[in-house]
Amino acid sequence: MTVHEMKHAASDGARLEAVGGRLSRVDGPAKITGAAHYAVEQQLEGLAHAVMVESTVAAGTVLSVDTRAAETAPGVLLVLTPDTIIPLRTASDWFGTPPPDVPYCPLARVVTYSGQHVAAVVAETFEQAVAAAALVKVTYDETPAIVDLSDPKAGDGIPIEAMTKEWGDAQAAFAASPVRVCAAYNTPREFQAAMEPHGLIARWQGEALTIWEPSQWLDGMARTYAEWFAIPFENVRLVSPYIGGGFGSKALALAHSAVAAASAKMLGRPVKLMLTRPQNFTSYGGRAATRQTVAIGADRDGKIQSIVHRGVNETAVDGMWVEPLGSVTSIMYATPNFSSKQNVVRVNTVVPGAKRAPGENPSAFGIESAIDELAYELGIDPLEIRLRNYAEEDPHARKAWSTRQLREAFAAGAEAFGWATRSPAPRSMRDGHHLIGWGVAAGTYPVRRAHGEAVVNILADGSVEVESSSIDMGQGTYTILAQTAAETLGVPVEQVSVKLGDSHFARAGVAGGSRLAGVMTGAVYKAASQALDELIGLAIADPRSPFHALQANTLVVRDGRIASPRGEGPELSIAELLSAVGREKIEAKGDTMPATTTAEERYKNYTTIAMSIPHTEGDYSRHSWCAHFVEVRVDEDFGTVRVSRVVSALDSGRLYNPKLAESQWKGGIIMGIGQALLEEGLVDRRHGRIVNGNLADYMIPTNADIPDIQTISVGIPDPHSSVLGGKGVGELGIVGVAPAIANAVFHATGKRVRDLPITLEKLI
Ligand code: MCN
Ligand code: MOS
Repeated sequence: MTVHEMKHAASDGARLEAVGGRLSRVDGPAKITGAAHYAVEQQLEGLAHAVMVESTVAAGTVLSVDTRAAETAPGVLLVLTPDTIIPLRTASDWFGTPPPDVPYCPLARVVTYSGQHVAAVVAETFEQAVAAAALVKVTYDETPAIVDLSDPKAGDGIPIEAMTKEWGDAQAAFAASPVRVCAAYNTPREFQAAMEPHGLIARWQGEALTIWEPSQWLDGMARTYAEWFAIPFENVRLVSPYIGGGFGSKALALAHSAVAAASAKMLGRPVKLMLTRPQNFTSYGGRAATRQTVAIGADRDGKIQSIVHRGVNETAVDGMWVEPLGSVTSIMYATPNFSSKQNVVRVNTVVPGAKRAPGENPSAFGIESAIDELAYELGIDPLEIRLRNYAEEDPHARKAWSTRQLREAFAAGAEAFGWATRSPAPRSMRDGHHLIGWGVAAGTYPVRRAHGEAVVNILADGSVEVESSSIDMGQGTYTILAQTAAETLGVPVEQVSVKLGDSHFARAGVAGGSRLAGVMTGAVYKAASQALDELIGLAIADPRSPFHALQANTLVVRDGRIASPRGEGPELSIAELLSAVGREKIEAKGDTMPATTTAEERYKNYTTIAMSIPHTEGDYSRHSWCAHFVEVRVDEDFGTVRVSRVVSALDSGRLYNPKLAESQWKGGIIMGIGQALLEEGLVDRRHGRIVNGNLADYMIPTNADIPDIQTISVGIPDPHSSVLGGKGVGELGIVGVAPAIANAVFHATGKRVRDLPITLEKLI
């Protein structure tokens, strides 16, 4: 189908190419034909290849690195150890905290986890580098490692006071409640497992550094490189037009990135470094393993009186990651008494990191399992108990919701799923040897906001260019920005080209926390509106314009043609007008910042997350919401669980492109199915090492694991959340899927699994 035909096929009213239309991805053809080049596919003259050497122990000190054999191996150009790599400067963290003035070495002398980079080899070819890396001999003074949360050496950890949320007297109210449930819920280490592994090409030209690297945050990473090498921010150019998935793992420049850039500088040649799949499991942390206790006290009608929540997540021995486990617990249900506290426990792992909905995801597993347990305890339908405890306002921030279509989500999801025909008792539904279970759970994700900027150029031929250093890792940024510019300017979408993924374009903040679409549609709308004003201003004011004589005070642009609103008088294409008035181009840079913003604040806004706007700022609390209805079939003899049906109703406010939003939601739901049934980073207890760090043993869902998924949008435009009324989409879908499945498994089998993943040995 051509875009034109699809316009007419669009069923839900909005024009395909306008905001809200179901336009297919504009970057699709380039990806399908191979025209889209990913970072390490760049062909550069004189490219050298780097390979990392990792620690084989989880804790200890490097005693010696014997590089002699590697240095004399064929093709070897450099062998890097802490002694031979050029010194770098420590960079600030992602909050922009000024760094201590101490050197940074990306290769470890003190080992804090298995798989940590301790040396690197650079050679003429990749094969030579691999062969030589195997010849590097490292000896260690090994010390006992803290393997994971269950290690007796791990202890209770460090309280994170900032995570404490309390109101009322939760302990006393729990003790006094006539009905009580209390249980512990655990999630294992999970990994992002993006298709495209981490890797980069670094090239120096004098004091200027160009990096081709998949990135969720070009400007933040450019800042890090600039600080490492003590060069101006402008000297770093990051290029990342296409990204094979990130899921949170590609927002930061990592130790291996520093090694590639340092070796390129040392050699005076471009260097390519691509991590192996196993190295992807240890070079950036996956989701931290978590443990939570959730206690709910309720009256006999199922009205919650108290929630007491305690959480723990793993962090590294020498790095801090807090996975906010009380984030959903504290807002999903109305309760007069509440207490949530969280500790982190240091273990010998790479610092855990962001994976799709960090915090909200495991938090929902706890509270959405616990409320299900309460429902069975009381003999109340699991959907009904959620409605009885519906939070009419944010119970923690005590503010009105900007919009909360969760009741609508429950209703629409239940209707489409057929929830009313569910037979309540566990093990009461079956099909032959399959026990059938139906489960429900809710999810939410905050609307994270920031300011953004974009450049919109109208060119002499009437085409439009949008430029931003933001990125598209598969979410659909190219497409929704093309739609935003096309609609705002009144030009066909085919005439708009969106350029992303170059840090020399207009600055952009992180594509994380599901904020990019809201931020960037707002910025492009702003810039395009300015460009349109200028275009119409020219058409009215320039004596050479055929519209000048009309003395109109406004004109409209439709399908790329300018005319008076009532269609009288001349009609010109944009190209004809620009040519008539002798203009080559109209350039507009728009941003959503207050006029008082200083240059320093602007820089901070894009290169750190210090300027993010709290989701509870002002009068409202802003979140996306969803309800998942899941059917599972559990083989009674083998304990195997298959998800056979999913219906999810979601509130992400106004959708910029429902086709892409549905695809995002489904992607999240699929990841949630993987989390519920398959994903688990297994740690070897003797060596403290991830043993299934590869895609054969670390299981993620395949097509055969995924049933038909129906998504229903119940959102309404939310003017408090973004310029165009949308809320976050990217992470919402995963939140609540795992508890919905665990709840369905309980309904099927009568067995409550509180430890993810739900594998067959936990059922038989
Ligand atoms: N969208 C929409 N209407 C809205 C909001 C969004 O139609 N109101 C659609 C748009 O197509 C937009 C997409 O949803 O491009 C995601 O928008 P948003 O929720 O703002 O999320 P971001 O653009 O900030 O993307 C990041 C988010 C995160 S944090 C993770 S993790 C994640 C995710 O997106 N990683 C992904 N989705 C991913 N999808 C792919 N294919 N690969 C990843 O690595
Ligand atoms: Mo997403 S985990 O915030 O990149």
